[in-house]
Amino acid sequence: MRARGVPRWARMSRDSIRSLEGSLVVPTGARFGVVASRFNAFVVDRLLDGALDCLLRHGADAANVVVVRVPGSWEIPLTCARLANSKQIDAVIAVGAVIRGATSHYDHVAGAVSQGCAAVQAQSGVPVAFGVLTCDTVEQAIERAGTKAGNKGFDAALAAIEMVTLGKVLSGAGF
Ligand code: INI
Repeated sequence: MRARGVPRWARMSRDSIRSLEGSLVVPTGARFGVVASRFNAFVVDRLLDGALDCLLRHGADAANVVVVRVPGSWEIPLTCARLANSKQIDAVIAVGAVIRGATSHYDHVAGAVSQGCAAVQAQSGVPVAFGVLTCDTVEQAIERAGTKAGNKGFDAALAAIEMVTLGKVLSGAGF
């Protein structure tokens, strides 16, 4: 039975609900792998700069950061998997730029890199932050690589840090 018009959940206190989340402070010794493609390097290098800037500003030790360059975004997931399964890396950050051209090539590369990174994360249990741009134009890519729309490499590194700390919180809570 429920009181007229007031559902049971609305009458219960929320005080006992546990809320768990990570932080943006890099834990001592945390190890990060950054996988960066060379295709569209004029954009990707800015994303890589952003990712490294973020890691170091938030307390990562440069000695615990490894950057791996690959030819194009198509090659990113395989390399992320290698790092994620190595047991030497706490989070991977993928940076790349897929920019639409005259053919359907874009769709294949963009789909493969996004689905591939998601699969690596799910299968390995190691966070893979997605800093790969998928844009219709070069202008859109530049906007997201340190100009008008921020830097998606920086943003991805921030997500990686939070996921590493969240992992520790969840372990501490028994999950
Ligand atoms: N790779 C990219 O990272 N971005 C692109 O925009 C792109 N386009 O459009 O062709 C691209 N192609 C290369 C691809 O990632 C592979 O490196 C190549 O097919 C070899 O496997």
